[in-house]
Amino acid sequence: ADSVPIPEPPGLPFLGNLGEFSANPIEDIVRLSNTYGEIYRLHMGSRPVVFISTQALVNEVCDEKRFQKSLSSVLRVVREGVHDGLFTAHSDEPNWGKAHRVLTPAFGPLPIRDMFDEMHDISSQLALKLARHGPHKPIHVSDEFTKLALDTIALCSMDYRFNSYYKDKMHPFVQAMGDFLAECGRRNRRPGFAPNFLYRAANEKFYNDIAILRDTANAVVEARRKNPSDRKDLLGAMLNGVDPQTGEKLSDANITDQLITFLIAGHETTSGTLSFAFYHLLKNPSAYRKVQEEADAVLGKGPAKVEHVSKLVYIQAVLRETLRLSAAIPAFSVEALEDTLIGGKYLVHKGEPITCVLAKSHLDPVVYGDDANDFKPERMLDDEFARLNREFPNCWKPFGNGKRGCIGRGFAWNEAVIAMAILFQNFNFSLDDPNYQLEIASSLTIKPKDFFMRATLRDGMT
Ligand code: MI9
Repeated sequence: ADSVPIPEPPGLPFLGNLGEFSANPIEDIVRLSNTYGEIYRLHMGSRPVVFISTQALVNEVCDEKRFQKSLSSVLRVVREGVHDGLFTAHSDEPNWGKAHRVLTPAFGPLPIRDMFDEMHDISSQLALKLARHGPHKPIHVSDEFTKLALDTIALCSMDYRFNSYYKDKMHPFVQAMGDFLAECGRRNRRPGFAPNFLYRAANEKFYNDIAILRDTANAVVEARRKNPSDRKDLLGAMLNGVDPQTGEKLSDANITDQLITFLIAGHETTSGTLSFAFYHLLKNPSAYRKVQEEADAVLGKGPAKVEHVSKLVYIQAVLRETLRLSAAIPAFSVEALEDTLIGGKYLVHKGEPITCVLAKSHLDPVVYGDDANDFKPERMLDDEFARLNREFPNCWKPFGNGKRGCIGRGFAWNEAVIAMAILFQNFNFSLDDPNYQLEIASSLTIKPKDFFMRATLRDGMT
């Protein structure tokens, strides 16, 4: 078949299209999609990257027989900190398969059910803090959900308490991680020929931050080794699990990489998702009312219980719709195993990264219609959601693809549903600034920037 050239925005020698990028790359990528259409190619310095932004093209590259996960963009830089941890490993590296087999069972449906009390514990700490603050204090939404998510992943999967709600300052891990990821982004946009000495201070801080991440992870391991327990959690699987295929255990160095990976992946994403959910609900009063009515109908005035989670169907639709419009990881990348045509006409080369722009493909009007840009949880209720996925496979990909998809999906889902139910059961929320206009803060993940709300107790805490 004949191929059609992939549009390429004009670039500069050496820099290529690096000049297109601001501190907010996802907005730049979306802007270029609006200009160049369903597919275009940029040159990041000397490295080409193809960007695709329709359900049809994303669906095609989700075929794992023809395409595999690519680490060529920012993940290539993140690898300097966490090596072949699950998120940043190449699929054919031995440690990926090994860790995938050893760690996946720790996040199955039964272990997640058993985490309910601990998830409830941390959500209640947040509720208590909001109650203490009273109705007049502006709440920095993503900071509070970052504490929730960090404490929850650490307690449930490592039996380790960061106690973020009992401290004025965030744990040093949070600062180091945020700075590390931000620097990964900058390094990714830095031209390859730029001399290193220009970046001496940034480089020093980069390696310092990595050291803080590793020290935190090692402290978690030490705490368990000092107080051995037979908890069947993620950390237990890491320390004691034996890979059925090779008969091997994870090495100490790999355990450190995995712990940092889980702490990072397990809290940036979930906190961004919860923050956007509150943003969308506070901007959409009718959806807000339905959430509160559902929390009241299902939980009543009593404590949240594990059986409630599956009954909170509207809240789940809200989370799906939030992840459609504001996917916390707004893009993921794959590469072709051989030179191939996509969309029947665009030639992509073996190994060339292809970035699926979820921030665009999730708005595809072919799938979601003329109101694709609106927040409408109703389209994400179970039956409708199933129909969409049947008619338009891979139209909703906030958890990535196939065997490299998110290992923490069920975990994050339960955590977010429980937190929302408990918060709406106990509080009325309002925007701190009724005219707040959404701005995006981006690192590896995205969050609403400078977003504040207020929380008023409804009638005594449950
Ligand atoms: O084997 C592997 O490659 C799994 C790596 C992984 C992921 N999560 C992957 C992942 C991806 C795919 C990225 C890609 O480059 O293709 C996406 C889009 N996640 C998301 C979105 C690991 C180890 C994890 C871990 C993890 C945990 C910890 C248990 C939680 C909690 N993830 C989450 C939550 C979460 N992920 C994504 C959320 C929040 C709702 C979103 C969105 Mo996930 O980082």
